[in-house]
Amino acid sequence: MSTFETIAAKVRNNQRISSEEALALFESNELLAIGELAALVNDRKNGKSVFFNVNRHINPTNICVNRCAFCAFSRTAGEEGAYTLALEDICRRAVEAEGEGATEVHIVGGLHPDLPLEYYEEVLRAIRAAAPSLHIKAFTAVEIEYFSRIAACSIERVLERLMAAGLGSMPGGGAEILVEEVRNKICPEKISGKRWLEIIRQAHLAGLKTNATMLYGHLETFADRVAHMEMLRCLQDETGGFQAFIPLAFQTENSDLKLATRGTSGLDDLKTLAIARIFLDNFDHIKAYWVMLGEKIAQVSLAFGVNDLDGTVVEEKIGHDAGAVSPQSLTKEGIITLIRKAGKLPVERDTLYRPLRSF
Ligand code: V47
Ligand code: SF4
Repeated sequence: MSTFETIAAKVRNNQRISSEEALALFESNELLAIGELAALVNDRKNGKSVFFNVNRHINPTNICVNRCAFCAFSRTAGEEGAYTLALEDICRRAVEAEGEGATEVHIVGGLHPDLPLEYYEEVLRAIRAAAPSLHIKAFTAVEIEYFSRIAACSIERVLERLMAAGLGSMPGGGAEILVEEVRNKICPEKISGKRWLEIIRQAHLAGLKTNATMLYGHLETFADRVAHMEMLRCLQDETGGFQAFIPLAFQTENSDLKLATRGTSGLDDLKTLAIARIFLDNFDHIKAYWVMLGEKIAQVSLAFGVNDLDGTVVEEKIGHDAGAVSPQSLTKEGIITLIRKAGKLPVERDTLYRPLRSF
């Protein structure tokens, strides 16, 4: 049997594939055959349903002490374009979102040199008071770790305080590539991959669900992508706290990552999503983030194992500052049409993947 046939037989028999086998898939040109296997895995888990949610992204500040080489969003305090939203602006956005039918706000920002942990507690409390029906998904593991340093308290305590103030779950950002050698080149100031996993473990133990992302299309090799996913698969075996895996296609403009002008191709995007669906057998959801992929690749990905589309978004900064050509937001109707035209059943979900209604 060829390597591909061996892998295909395993997948058909519901067996886990190894890192070596995932690497062989990355190195193969059998995009359609890989996609078909991924579609089979997804079909078993989710049938024809494709989830989406109605959400709004809010980035309270772009001022960040880390200045990762790939990030076109961040600024140093005082630099042109640096901003910090007033609490009232954050609340106004949340109230607007609630009024427009959103069920979630997604809040992430830079590591601000001066704002204390109390500020973030206040943001959560203010949103909870102003827009009580919204689930607040906020703060990456990188932010949580930063808060623990500036407030000089344990990760456990930071999570406890933020949860008491209204934190409902955490997004999957800051994972980038967890392999240290790559991480040291693309974001040397950021917490290590090991530390990222440790913070997420603690979040899961505290009862928070999180996502996991992977930034790809820069300096990393296929082997790095597989190693990244292997670390996530291991942690998921232990905690079960991950909801979705979200590969983030690198947007190349305005970033200092000079070596990394390659970005991703449509083929690479689809292959990566499909292999993630096959390899991460303990993740329920593979999410296509249309902001980075573009709407068309995101739609095609629904035939390559993806079962979740994020989201209405409304005001996206991180990808667009880096040259993303996708729109700032999609309407709910736009997402429903996109899913329907792919022959799937659109299901609006809440943040914790409870179905709200299907269309
Ligand atoms: O951590 C930064 C990435 C992430 C670029 O959990 C870039 O539901 C591409 O994590 N090109 C933040 N990506 C966004 C994020 C996210 C998005 C949507 C949903 C969820 C979720 C999480 O954006 C950062 C970083 O990995 N990023 N710069 C860039 N130039
Ligand atoms: Fe700061 Fe996050 Fe951008 Fe890195 S990716 S510079 S931590 S905002």
